[in-house]
Amino acid sequence: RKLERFKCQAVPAARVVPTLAEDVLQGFARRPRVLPPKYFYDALGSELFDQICDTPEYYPTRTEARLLDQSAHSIICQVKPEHIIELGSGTSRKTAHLFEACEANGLEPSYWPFDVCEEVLHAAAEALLEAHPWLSVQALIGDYSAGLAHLPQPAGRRLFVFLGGTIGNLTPEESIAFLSELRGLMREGDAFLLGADRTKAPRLLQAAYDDASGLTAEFNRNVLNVINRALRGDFNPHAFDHLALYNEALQRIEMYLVARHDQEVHLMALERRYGFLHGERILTEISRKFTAESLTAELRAARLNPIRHYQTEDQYFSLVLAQP
Ligand code: AVJ
Repeated sequence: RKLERFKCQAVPAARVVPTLAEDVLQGFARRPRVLPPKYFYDALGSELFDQICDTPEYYPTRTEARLLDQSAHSIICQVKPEHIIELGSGTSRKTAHLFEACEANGLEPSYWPFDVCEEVLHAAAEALLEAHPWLSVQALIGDYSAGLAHLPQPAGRRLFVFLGGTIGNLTPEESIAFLSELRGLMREGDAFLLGADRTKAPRLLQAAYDDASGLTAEFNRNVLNVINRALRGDFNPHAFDHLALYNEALQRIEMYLVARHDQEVHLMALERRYGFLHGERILTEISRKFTAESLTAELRAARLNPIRHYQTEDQYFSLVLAQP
């Protein structure tokens, strides 16, 4: 019976996205060299990210989960969704709060989790289907960064969800383009729930991205293993230090890998060698932090109207509900 409530389909890319090889060629031609953060998430990287979420320093996941638990009832009662569509759903652990609120209010929306990883989608659906006998799951396999044009468009009121503060991985320009594209799919009555991390004392931010157990450092270095595998490279991850800095002017955490000594790296699949000087940095991730004002301004720039702002008492994290 559980299987009857589970369907899975691929969402074709709406536009051509650069391959890993193209991203490396382009990113390594820049100074500092850069790598897109999406390559962190191979099987090991996803596992490491899960472990980071349980460190005492990394507050976003547990703060957002608590906030969602507190505000789910209010969100669900305002939107009364017939479909919940989640971009980058991962384990769907936090989204579970929304289904509990639906159940308590006699609503039975279907769930459309959208993620790159089919195995993760299966595992997430399994748990949700077990917990909610009324739920049907329409899993969507694909990359939301490749566009949303081919996302299935179920009839009825939809709640789009983008959690975790992942919006912060995008530059303001990329973010507004992404939010605008989402806005373009939305109809009257639809809503969008966005999770975003807030600005706070730099030492708290830096600790969150440089935990004492070294998990974030390992997560950061793992991107070099991903490149080695994909491009037959000989990066030695241990020849790079993990560095997390809060850039106050740009209100963002910057994660770097810093060469511990002069070295040359061979990427055989690209037929290229890259020299790194002692202390040279690769920018592997930005994670923007928002004020209440900068967050609503970004939504408005994408023609989305914030209708409710939920935040924790400590103002560590925000959930904003917006409408077209
Ligand atoms: C999953 C993108 C929200 O930016 O906080 C965690 C990724 N990087 N620790 C974030 C991450 C380092 C995370 N996001």
